[in-house]
Amino acid sequence: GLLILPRHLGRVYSTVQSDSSVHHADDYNQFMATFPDIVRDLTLSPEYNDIPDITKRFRKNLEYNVVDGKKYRGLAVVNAYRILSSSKLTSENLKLANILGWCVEMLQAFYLVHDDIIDESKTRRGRPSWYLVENNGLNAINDGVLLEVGIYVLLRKYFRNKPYYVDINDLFHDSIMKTTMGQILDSQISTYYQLHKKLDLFTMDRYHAITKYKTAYYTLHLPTAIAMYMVGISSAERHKQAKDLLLQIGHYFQIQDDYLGCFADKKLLGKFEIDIQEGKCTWLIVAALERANSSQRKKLEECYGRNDPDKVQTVKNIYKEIGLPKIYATYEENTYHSTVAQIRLLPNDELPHDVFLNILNNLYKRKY
Ligand code: DMA
Ligand code: MG
Ligand code: MG
Ligand code: MG
Repeated sequence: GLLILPRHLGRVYSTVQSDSSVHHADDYNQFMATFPDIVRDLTLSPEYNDIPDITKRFRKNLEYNVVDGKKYRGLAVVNAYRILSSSKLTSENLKLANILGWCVEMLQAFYLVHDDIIDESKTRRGRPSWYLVENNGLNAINDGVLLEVGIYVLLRKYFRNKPYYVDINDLFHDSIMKTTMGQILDSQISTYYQLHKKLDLFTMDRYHAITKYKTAYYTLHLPTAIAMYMVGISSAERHKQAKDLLLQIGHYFQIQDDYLGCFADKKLLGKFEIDIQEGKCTWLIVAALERANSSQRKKLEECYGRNDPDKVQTVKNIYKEIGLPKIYATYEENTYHSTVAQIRLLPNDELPHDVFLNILNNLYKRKY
């Protein structure tokens, strides 16, 4: 099928054939058209008309942090819902899927606002990180919390009486628990490195745990599981099959994030990654250590996790010497094909392959 990614129309990939038409340009437009409703629901409630400055700030927060991303996760809810509901699709339910898509985007926005503070990142989506806007500073922590609790306001407003309300509530709580644990795992390992300057914690096993918790649950599992609950899939076996596969795709997603953070065009990426300076446990450092000779390892130990442009360059040079770009390309190719093969093993009547193929095709060979 041909796939058109929403943000940069015109970027067309030829990918593995899927049966339903892959992407509805209308989905993107409808998703965007739902956003003003979200802002209105959260900021124009009469309950808060005695604190207009705060609701005004909340609006600015939503407009700055929620709307401008790639929207992979939000659109994944809509896409999965469209395919899973098939002939039972109604415009009313599609609207509800859009609202849940924005809830996932709010969860993501909340994490990014905090993540940039924790990671000391200065840019996001081509603009200053929210904590660096005007006088925000650490007040951004509260703005992030509002983005999180806003999710529950929307869930109550639209889903209170739905049979899947409890499941979806639990799912959001669970995703936040997992993601926060992942963020702590991520920080803890780089803090250990910064303190001891020893590379021994940077193993593939540990890296796998980081990606599973900090990324895969909320980025891959959450959107599809929401759609499954919406259409009434309750089989624990089906949920487990979907989850296992999605967590695996999530691992691939974070490897891409790490790789692009170092090697992508910064303009396209919209953020300036400082994983090397911060001593992060990325796929690049782990893959490099698995292949480094003793002199390369020694240089990595001397240069990794330092805020010094020459040392950062030395690390990047070693990555290239070791051939990481080629290793990454091979990894991506193999992962893509083996994941497609695994998708084909799912029971297509209950877990339609297109749900998963569309997600995978959206990520394959992404450049930002
Ligand atoms: C991504 O971590 C995970 C979350 C929960 C934001 P990251 O620091 O690698 O993300 P980014 O590269 O976008 O800062
Ligand atoms: Mg970060
Ligand atoms: Mg981070
Ligand atoms: Mg990153």
